[in-house]
Amino acid sequence: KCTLESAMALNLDNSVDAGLALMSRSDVQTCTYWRAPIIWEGMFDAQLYDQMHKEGGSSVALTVFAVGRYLDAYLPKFLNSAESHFMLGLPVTYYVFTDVPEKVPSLKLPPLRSLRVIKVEKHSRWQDISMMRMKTISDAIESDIRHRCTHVFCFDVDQVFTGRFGSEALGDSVALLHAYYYRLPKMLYTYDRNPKSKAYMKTGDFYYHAAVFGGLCDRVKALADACYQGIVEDKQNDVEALWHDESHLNKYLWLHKPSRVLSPEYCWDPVIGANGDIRVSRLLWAPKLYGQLRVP
Ligand code: 2GW
Ligand code: MN
Repeated sequence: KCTLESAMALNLDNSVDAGLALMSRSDVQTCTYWRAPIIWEGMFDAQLYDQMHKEGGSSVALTVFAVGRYLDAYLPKFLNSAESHFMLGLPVTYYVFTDVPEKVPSLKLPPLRSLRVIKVEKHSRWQDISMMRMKTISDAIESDIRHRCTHVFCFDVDQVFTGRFGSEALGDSVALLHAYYYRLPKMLYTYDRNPKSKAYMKTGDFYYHAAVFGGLCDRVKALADACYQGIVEDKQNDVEALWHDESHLNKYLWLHKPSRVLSPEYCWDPVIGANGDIRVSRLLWAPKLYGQLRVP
């Protein structure tokens, strides 16, 4: 069990968990073997976390990429739903990276919430659109985000917020359990299995989903730099990891354990159907639309 004592003894997320004893649940795994909490509904006092982060001065950057057809298809719903559910009560800056800045919908934002649109080039291969996010995220943290925000969360755009995604998700280094793998045996995890790739791994802790990761600016920058470096080395060696940036993310998070892990409540696919583990859906996968969007 993850207790107040274990969090303090290990100095995990020291600024936040120090004053908060996590409640527990017995039907799901609530702690990693290195004693990072796995966050599920029923484990935390939302108000206490909010108060703590407000008093501690936390501010959050949300990065999201909407390149090419993904902008019209997903961005409006993503942003509107984030306005209803993402880190309410804390200062939030949205960083939208797109090749068509003029098409970003205008949002009416309350005080303490703002939107920055940054132009990026459109890579012709979708694998590169996905992988090159790591480089862009690192650069944006260095030049801008770290001067304005304490924490940064990086999201896929093809998802919709449907419930609280709040300050309980903030930590020094935060990773998400993939909805399809969190109950499966490790041998089924889709890690990169090619020894020629920098993302190669034989075994790991969990299968993390690259659709959501975050943490303190420096920690996320280190993760993005390492993943990007792996991606570049793979290109030089003419290999590509099985699941692209997600494979590199999994390798990094195996070597550098996250201090906080989000349960699949924080990124659930409704196609999986009813599941007693999921008491609150906070962020849901949007339909994939492969036919329309993944054609040249
Ligand atoms: C991606 C695939 C095929 C065709 C287009 C795109 C595409 C992605 C695009 O045209 N424009 C764009 O902005 N993107 C961005 O890349 C967007 O933010 C999107 O959410 C993200 C990842 O692509 P996505 O969501 O289609 O891929 P998933 O949901 O299968 O993602 C998982 O695997 C990816 C690697 O293959 C990433 O690791 C991703 O983080 C994972 O969730
Ligand atoms: Mn996605």
